[in-house]
Amino acid sequence: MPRLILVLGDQLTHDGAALRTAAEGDLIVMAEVTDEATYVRHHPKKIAFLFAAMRRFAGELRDKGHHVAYTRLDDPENSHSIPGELLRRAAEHGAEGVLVTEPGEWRLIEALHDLPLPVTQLPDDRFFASHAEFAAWAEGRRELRMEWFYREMRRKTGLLMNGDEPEGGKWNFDHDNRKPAAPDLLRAPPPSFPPDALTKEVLALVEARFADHFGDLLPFDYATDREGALKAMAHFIQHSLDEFGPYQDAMLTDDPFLHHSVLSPYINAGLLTAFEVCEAAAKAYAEGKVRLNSAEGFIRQILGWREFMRGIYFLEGPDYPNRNVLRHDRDLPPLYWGAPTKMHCLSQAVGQTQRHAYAHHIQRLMITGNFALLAGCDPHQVHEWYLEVYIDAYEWVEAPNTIGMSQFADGGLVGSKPYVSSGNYINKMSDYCAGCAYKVSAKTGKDACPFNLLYWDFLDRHRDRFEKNPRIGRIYATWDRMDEARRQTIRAEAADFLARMDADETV
Ligand code: FAD
Ligand code: DLZ
Ligand code: SF4
Repeated sequence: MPRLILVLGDQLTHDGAALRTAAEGDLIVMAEVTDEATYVRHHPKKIAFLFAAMRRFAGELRDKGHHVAYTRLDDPENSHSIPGELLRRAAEHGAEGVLVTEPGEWRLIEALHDLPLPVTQLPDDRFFASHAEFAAWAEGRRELRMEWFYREMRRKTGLLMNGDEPEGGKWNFDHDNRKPAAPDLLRAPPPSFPPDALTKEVLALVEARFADHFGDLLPFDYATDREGALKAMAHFIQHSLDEFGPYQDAMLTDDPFLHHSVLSPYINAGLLTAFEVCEAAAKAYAEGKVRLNSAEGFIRQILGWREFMRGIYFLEGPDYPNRNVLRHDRDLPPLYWGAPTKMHCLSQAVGQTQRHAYAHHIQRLMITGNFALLAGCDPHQVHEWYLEVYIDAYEWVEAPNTIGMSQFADGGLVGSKPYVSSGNYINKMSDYCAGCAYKVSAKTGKDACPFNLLYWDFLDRHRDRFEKNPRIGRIYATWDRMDEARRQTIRAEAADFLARMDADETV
């Protein structure tokens, strides 16, 4: 009796754990299903990217001689869920069981577990650390910090190592980074991959079915196969990696990408492996093509942050996305879905998210994330928003970034302090404030930058929790030095701003 081998939309790697074992007679199952596209209302570009990439991947598998049962979204027999499609294919082919590489989300792991068929879930070995390795590293530690885990991963992989010593004598070169960007900074945008006939067919399908989801489907210019993803990687290494480090925290009006790689959609869907991307960056450094602070900074994002986030997600369990230690409960305002706002930084970050299903890290953390945290938005709504709108978003990586790093809803498991700032930081790292209806220099009054008001209001509301935090506690001395009348004005103006925002006024 044949086995079914399930390949999910973010498992498009030819030597993935389950696919590697495919034998004569096995049937590979792939399915475009409404349940996956709508359990949160994914950005139309993300759905189109995955469906086009899945169709091409299925074609490649057939070319290699595999039997593939591929369900298109508009197949009249489509049951529209992954478990439903497995049951249908099992009945059709008399299959005795299912083999799958473990999905990246508890929801699907559990759904497969509950299937009335024998299902084997194999560890996903596209990562540097297994669940067991991360758990062993975390065991007994008072605090889990990315930096220590990252050093372990450097030692384990030998990436940027000289024997036991880090290349250049230091593990981390961030003090050479964090430069703001000038608007005339020269940079090469990521390559564009105009849609061919297959992608156009998918675009028409997505347009017909998901036009009511937030986000622009067109223009569509992401790569949808490994060949394109490899070109995107080579382009980044050649044109942008060298400047990646210095400018990784910079933000510029109408420049959605700066020197960022825009490789996360491809790595997360399986078209590129984290190993090969890190190796390509290390090789470019070894050949003298890029500076060390850029190569190290880039590798740290993947070998350090990406792995650390995955470790936390699987260590903490299915309940993690529901954490809310700050008890925030404000609804995410309509400006997150493109309603007009006078805050230029937010209109830039949300606008490019709408157009490209992409924003770079500092926009996600210090613009949309920072504002939601300062405003006291419900972290679960914030989590669902990030999962919906970004082309690279899957819960294993999105939830620790949002619930943990960005919203401090896990109480400091991922980050040792809340990532909050006033307008000052945004002004230092971007050119947004110059084009804003608010004045970043105004701390109170009708023109005051809302980040300035909300920053102090947030710290004031959560004084009990943060006053003793060694990384942020000292800021209360500044608050205490203000006279009481000024503190009252800030509280009142912040409350007024939030009330107007809650009443759907354009703020
Ligand atoms: P680059 O800046 O070029 O970085 C290189 C690579 O490093 C990325 O491709 C990515 O694979 C990795 N990386 C960098 N930072 C992180 C990080 N914090 N966590 C994990 N990997 C990282 N990343 C996702 O892949 N999926 C998500 O759903 C996601 N949600 C996020 C939500 C919030 C609130 C925040 C603050 C960050 C989130 N990130 C997420 C992390 C980061 O913003 C993106 O990985 C990055 O912006 C992707 O763009 P890039 O490929 O141009 O990255
Ligand atoms: C994100 C996504 C979407 C939009 N659609 C599908 C799909 O139709 N079929 C599929 O196999 N996978 C899809 N995915 C990716 C899954 O949601 C992803 O595998 C899980 O969330 C686990 O990471
Ligand atoms: Fe954003 Fe404030 Fe600057 Fe306007 S002034 S762009 S709201 S930080």
